[in-house]
Parts: sequence; structure tokens; C-alpha cells
Amino acid sequence: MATVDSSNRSCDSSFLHRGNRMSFKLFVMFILLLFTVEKGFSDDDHEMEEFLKREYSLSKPYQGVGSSSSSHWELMGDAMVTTDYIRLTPDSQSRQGAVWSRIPCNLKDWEMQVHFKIHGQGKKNLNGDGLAIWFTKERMQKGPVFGNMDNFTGLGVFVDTYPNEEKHIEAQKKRYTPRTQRIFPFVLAMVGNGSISYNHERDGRPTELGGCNAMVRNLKHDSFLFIRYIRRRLTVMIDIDGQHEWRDCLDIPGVRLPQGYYFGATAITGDLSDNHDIISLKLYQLTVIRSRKEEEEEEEEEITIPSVDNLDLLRLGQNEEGMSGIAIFFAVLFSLLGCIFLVVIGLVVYSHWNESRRKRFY
Ligand SMILES: [Ca+2]
Repeated sequence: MATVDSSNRSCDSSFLHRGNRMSFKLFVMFILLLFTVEKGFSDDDHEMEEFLKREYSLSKPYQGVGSSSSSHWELMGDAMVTTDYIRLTPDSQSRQGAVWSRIPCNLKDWEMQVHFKIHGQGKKNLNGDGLAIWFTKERMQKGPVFGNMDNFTGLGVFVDTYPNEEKHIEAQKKRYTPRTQRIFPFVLAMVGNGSISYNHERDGRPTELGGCNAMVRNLKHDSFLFIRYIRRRLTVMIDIDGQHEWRDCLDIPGVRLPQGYYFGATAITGDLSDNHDIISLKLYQLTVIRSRKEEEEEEEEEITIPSVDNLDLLRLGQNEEGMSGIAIFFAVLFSLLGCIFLVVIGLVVYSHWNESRRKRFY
């Protein structure tokens, strides 16, 4: 990730003839530059290097994709390949398409950079349904989760472009609080173990690990998604503003994903539609220097089923529906009215009892 400005390396020839002090300065700069190049980049004080892995990457001109069985990638459903992109679905109703890697990925630490485009004729919120990037045990299965099967095993990162739940709630004249409301398009991550269902009606809220708003539709510039899995930490970032800067989306430690799963990208349309295009999927191997203790720990407990540590803690507060302002107002109002009613009843009963007692004395 570290970039070295090439202008630093160029030096004017007259600059070299200004005596020993200048040469010394130059020498120091050169050493610093060497150090920068050598270091690669670091994360949490762990040095890393990254290498593009062509066998897990998909980029122009998509040689053999969709036509040759020797290609590393396979198309499914309505997906089609052009010279400039892989169109998972066209902008028409009830389509689903996918592109899946044929080779299971055995890398421990990796980073996937997704270059994509979502665009269509539909006005805002009259488009759908979105696309997903996968790292799963299963591949080439059709289904309702952005064109992939439900109860999948592994990781799914979704770019959900239609707010099913929010629209449903809106129709009932209810609303989430600003804290819990999600603005769509929404990017979110989910880890499945083969028996967890994705709730389409609620846009995956019950199984959401984290997410962020991402206005990715009908953009003039390119949009990118970045998924990094390193030392069991899942990080998702987006670059959608055309500024070539990654923006944080989610960052979750303790995500346990087995090795040997498949990368894939899928998309689906329903009553509403969009073109869902993948321009490239670039997979980088990250070489992380681990301490011996870390290595031993990882060897001891081999991961066979995907899971997320402290999931309950993670979801605490996230899952709570949160009553809308109006709902809270009425709840308080009715409780107050209830109390007043009870007090009044109590007073009436008491005065009756008091009166009848007094009558007895007369
Ligand atoms: Ca949705």
C-alpha cells in the first residue's frame, strides 16, 4: 500500500556537484528511500507485503471467461462477458447472474479489490436489488441472497441497493431512530455457517456484522470495494467518491474463516432492476510476519466452520429495533394516563370507604 513518489527518486545532475554536504544528504535520502521500499506496509505493527495472485483475479480482457473450461472463472445464469466488464445482471426484471472462481483459495491472509459499477434507468429507490462478493464453501448455486444460495457457508459482503425493510416500515408510517436507520445503498457483511438464513425482508439486519452507507449508483467515476482478511480481522472499505481514497466501512476482529473456499460475485434483480457490472476482482496475497506464539495458536485450532467471536456483544444494540419518537411518546403518554387512572380509582375507592366509615360513627 505504501507508495513512493517517483519524483523523489529523480535528481538533477547539477545537484550532485554541490559538494560533500549535498552528497551526504543525498545518501541519507537514498537510504531512507530504500528503507521505505523494502518495508512494504505495516498494519498494527505487523509488516506486510502484498502480491497480486492472478489465479484468483479477474480482469480485462477476461480471456476465456464464459467460453473456455480452462478459464479460472465460470459464469452462471444471466451473467455475460463484454470487452469492458462482466455484466452479472442487465437492467431488467427477475434476473440473476454470477461469476465464480474455479480454484479454492488456500491463502491465510488476503485482500480483494473489487472494481464495479451499478447503474440503471430506475429513479432513486426504484432500482434493485444489488450485488454480493463471496468467499464461500459452495459455488455456482442459484438462490435468493443476491443471486446466491441461502444458508451459505462463509463470508458475504453485500451491496444492497433497495431498502426492503425501510420501505415496509415507511408504509406502516413508522420509522427507525436516526441511530439505527440505515441509508441505502448499504454495504454490509455477513458470515454464514451453513444454517444461518439471510433475511431478505429485513435487508439482513438480524445477521449484520457491520456496514455503511454507500451511494454507489449511477456514478460517473469508478467505484471500488476493498475486503481485507488478515489475522482473523475483517475490514471492508469503499472508494466511491472518485477521490482515490479508501473510506472505512467496517472492521471486525475475531472472524474465523476456513481456507479452501471460493471467491465469487453475484447479483439479482426482482421487480426493480439495475445493471450490475464487475470490471475487475483483484486478489492480493498478504504475507504477514507472525510471532511464533501466534503461529502456534493458529495451528492448534484449525478452523473448519466459519464463525465470529463475541457475536452477541457485536449485535447488542445493533439488533434492537429502537422505537420511533412517536412510539416512545405514546408509550410514555399511555403509561402516565394509566398511572393517573389508577390514582383516581384509588382515591374514589378511598373516599367511598372513608364516607361509609364516617356514616357508621353517626
Ligand atoms: Ca434489500
